[in-house]
Amino acid sequence: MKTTTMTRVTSLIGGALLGLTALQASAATEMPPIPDVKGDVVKADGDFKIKFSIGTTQSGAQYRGLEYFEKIVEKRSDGHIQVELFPGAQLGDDLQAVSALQSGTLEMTAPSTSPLVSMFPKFALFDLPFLFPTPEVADEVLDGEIGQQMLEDASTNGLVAIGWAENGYRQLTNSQHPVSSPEDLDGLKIRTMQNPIHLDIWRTLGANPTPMSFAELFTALEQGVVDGQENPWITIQSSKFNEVQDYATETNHVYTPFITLVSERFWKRLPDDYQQLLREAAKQMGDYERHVSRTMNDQIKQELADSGMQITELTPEQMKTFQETVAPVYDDWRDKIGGELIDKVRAVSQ
Ligand code: KDG
Repeated sequence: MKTTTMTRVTSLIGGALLGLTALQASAATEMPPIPDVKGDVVKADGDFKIKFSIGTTQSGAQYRGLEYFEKIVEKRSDGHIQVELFPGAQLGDDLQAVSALQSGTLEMTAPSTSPLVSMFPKFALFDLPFLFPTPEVADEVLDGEIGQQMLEDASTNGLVAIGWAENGYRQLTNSQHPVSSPEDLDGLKIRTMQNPIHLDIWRTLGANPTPMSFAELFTALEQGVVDGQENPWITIQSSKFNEVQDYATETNHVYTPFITLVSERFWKRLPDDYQQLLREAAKQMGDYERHVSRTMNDQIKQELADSGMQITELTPEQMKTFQETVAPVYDDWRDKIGGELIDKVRAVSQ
């Protein structure tokens, strides 16, 4: 097991330098600048207002992507479409936001696919452990035939799915002790998304998983209702989970995308040219957001270590043990998701 000696040293001096480190961290977490708006002004009838709700906070990559979306849509509609952003689950968590779209009280949201698996079973593809070995494989699936078909399939139940962005590769954190083997998970209460595969993964690894909305997670960690959770580094930092979690393990166990959704009631009120504008803006937002997420990933991991989090980097043998231990999850879910679809994704990474 390689606990980064640097981390132990850093945590010793971390307390003293915390003020300075926080300043360095905020300065260091420079996100790639929001690109200029590409494309002509779209002329169409009517003025429209979009409330766009997300669960992650204002300091995450997702919000940065939304700021670019807002810039594109307002500029290319010459101000006839105004976009208002609501981060941090202000207007409700993922499932509440989706039902608000269906009832027409909210125009847009971009949840992770995982909480929506009961509505769209094929989304469970993204919850299979270790299925996406690289971001490039994820892009090929999201931007390729599979991803486009999923957007069409998800354009139902009062929703219109217009694009993909990235939550990212998920890492385990906990407040109890370093984890470098499934045995170390014994008895640990791990919060998962409201998703049956994630419950299966952590149960199979020997932990005690409990499903919970993202909006309730920080408080549950702070009060010790759960010992741990798993999210990408950028979400761990932007949600300040490192303030209530001392240990992390770089597992990269699942790749989670965000799906960009529009209320069908709102969509039908838009002229065709404005619908096309939103599709183009969602694509540009998703590409930029993925770039931000990947540019920041390693830097934020380092900043979390600098802030005193003890990060365990698994050796190839230890990673193999995790992968072999969760392999039975595929047997449980292959037929429900569709073996052909899983094999297609596996073929992409060959
Ligand atoms: O709205 C935020 C959630 O979509 C997202 O962060 C989900 O990764 C997630 C989690 O852990 O709930």
